[in-house]
Amino acid sequence: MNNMHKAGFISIIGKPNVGKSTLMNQLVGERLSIITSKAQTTRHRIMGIVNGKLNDQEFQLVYSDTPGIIKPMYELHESMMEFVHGSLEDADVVLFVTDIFEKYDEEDVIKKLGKSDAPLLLIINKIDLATEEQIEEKISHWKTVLNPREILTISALNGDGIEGLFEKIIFLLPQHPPYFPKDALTDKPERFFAAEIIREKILQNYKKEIPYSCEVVVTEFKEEEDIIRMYAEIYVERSSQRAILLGHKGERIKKVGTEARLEMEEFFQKKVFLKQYIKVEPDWRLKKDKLKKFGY
Ligand code: GDP
Ligand code: MG
Ligand code: K
Repeated sequence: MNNMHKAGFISIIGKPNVGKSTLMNQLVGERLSIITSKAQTTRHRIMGIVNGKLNDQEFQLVYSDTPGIIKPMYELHESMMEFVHGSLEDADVVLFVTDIFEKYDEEDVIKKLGKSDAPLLLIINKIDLATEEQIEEKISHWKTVLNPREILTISALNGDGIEGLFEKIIFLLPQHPPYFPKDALTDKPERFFAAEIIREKILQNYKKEIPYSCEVVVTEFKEEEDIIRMYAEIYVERSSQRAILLGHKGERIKKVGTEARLEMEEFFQKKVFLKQYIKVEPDWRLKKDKLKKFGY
């Protein structure tokens, strides 16, 4: 039993200003071995990853605001297949954040939430601003319109109810190996996100065969005062794939590089210099030691 591991994607949704970011900070903030992406706006996909242990239960929580886009890295094939479909169905737990004042009359949203496969926790935030009666009223309101798995009342601002919510999330997580390498992430989160961005651009720019047979490793990541200098190696299995990746006079890979760089600059909020190298590594997928080198 001890070596069982829980892992899953937690999707945080809700209207602007209900306290999603504040809640995220509470859920991620005090717990160790965590990463949050540098730019913490809701545009970004992964808001935070928490690795930890609760009563002998090891876990990895992946908080995200648009689940299913960044693919888990362990077991390449499965991850590709499993995480293509977006939306609510990809989350293992959905936190629907509302606040105490909110009048939620978007019926379509409610309907959609009602259909979510994942357990839905309805969070009523900002209870520090409300009376007992107001809180009770809100709870019964939500029971009538949505009847979620559970309703939790919290104050993300002062931390009320956060511990209970955290434990609830872990309880609901499925048994699953970690999606993201624990060490690599805590070590070099920026590299990891940079490599993911390049991978995504490759996925968008080439037909199936290429993206599935290549791997991206950011080998150098030097952050200077006003620029980040990055070197990335893109591994393919055959030289024919290298030729496709390159394109005529290297135009195609150059396009990937430009698109990746622009997104990185937005992500890191800094100018980025990116140099990409394509390397042929036959059957890299089969080679465990190679995978290790890649940080899996
Ligand atoms: P988001 O847009 O959903 O990410 O909301 P934010 O986390 O940015 O919070 C919006 C505003 O609500 C900020 O001014 C927060 O300080 C405030 N806020 C968030 N949680 C609470 C809470 O529990 N109590 C109170 N009083 N204010 C809160
Ligand atoms: Mg926010
Ligand atoms: K699911």
